[in-house]
Amino acid sequence: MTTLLTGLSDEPNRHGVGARLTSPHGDTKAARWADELWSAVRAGDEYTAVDVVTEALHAGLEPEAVLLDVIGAVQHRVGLEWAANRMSVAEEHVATAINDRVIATLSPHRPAAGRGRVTIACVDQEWHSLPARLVAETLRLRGWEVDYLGAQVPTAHLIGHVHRTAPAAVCLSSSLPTRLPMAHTAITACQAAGTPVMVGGLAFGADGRYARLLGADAWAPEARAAADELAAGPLPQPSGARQTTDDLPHLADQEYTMVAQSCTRLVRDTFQLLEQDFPAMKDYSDEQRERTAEDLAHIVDFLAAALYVDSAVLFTDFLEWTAEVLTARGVPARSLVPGLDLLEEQLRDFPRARNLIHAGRAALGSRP
Ligand code: B12
Repeated sequence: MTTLLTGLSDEPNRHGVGARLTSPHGDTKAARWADELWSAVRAGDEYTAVDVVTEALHAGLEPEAVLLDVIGAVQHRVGLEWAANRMSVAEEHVATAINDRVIATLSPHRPAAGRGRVTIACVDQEWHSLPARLVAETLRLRGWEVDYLGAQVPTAHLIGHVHRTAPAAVCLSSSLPTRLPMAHTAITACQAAGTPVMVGGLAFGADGRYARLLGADAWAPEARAAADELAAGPLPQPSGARQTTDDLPHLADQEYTMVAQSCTRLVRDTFQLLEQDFPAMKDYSDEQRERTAEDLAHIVDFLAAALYVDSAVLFTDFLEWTAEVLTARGVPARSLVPGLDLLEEQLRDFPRARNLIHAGRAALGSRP
């Protein structure tokens, strides 16, 4: 086997597969400015990027369209270019940082009457702050007083903030499905503090299925819909504290807890077993070994998240995405199978985990 893993280890590819081409609301007027902003961002030219956004506003494009159909669309394209491996991780960081900064050009005025105060934050360990920022700025433009807490906000700090500011709602963002257990903790904690929660971001599924499952009070697929939902009236008041297993009775089998607690050991043992079975791994460089372990950790993390929400699709989507990444790099998708087999061996006493692994292998199917 060449690798599970070298093919998985390239971040640019990892990011882009499945990225959308344009903002779903992009219109033709905005498209021209999006192209110009893209050129500036691609060149790492922050000054021109600010000029483009300023000119778009002067030309009469609505600030919300500038935010979502120009800046948001360019950010989607960043993902696409990563997919095609035409952008390095460093170039992505530059592009994202420029997009983050040009958002400040929109500088909305303080809301006159004020619709009320809301908090928006990424769940613990979630670094994808830009999607949350786009939602935050949209709500600001629509007249909300917004406390934007940014990336990876530990739940205890979020709750402290909620107690201090008494927002009408907490908006929680998460892009990675592996953060769903954290999101659940944050949702139930905010609700226990009497504050309704709206969630969004790629982690919750294209149809919001995990938002419903985790008991969120509302979900929206993108920023405009989020603003419309909040404008439609106050979210229902949460009905009171509940236990994790009230939402997810399947967790009573303890499989998620056991797998989540033994992630480090599972990754270490699987790595050692792979080394025994595939002596070629002995010649891996330190970096390759590090990446291999990282990639195994991703597989185990996604398995744990799939156990948490009891969704085979969550795990199979991840493996199919990984297979695409491998294939794009000329690495056979089948090279994932030995790692899955070894994991299954170690999880032989966990029927739900074994079923997920079976589904994963089936999803890889007849891929070469
Ligand atoms: C930039 C980026 C990063 C940056 C983030 C920087 C930042 N400050 O945000 C960095 C480098 C940190 C990063 C890291 C990683 N990333 Co990344 N990243 C991206 C990328 C290219 C763009 C994200 C973005 O800004 N999108 C633009 C916005 C507009 O899109 P959006 O998410 O759809 O947001 C809208 C809606 O979701 C909704 N919404 C969002 N939040 C909320 C909240 C509420 C309340 C509501 C109602 C609505 C709502 O409204 C938004 C605006 O309309 C995406 C690719 C992509 N297609 O998005 C990958 C992507 C999200 N990353 C991915 C991965 C795998 C990772 C890493 C695991 C990679 C690694 N090697 O470790 C790490 C994990 C980091 C972590 N622990 O969180 C994957 C996730 C795959 C998955 N779902 O399983 C993606 C999808 C790429 C891919 N296609 O594979 N990443």
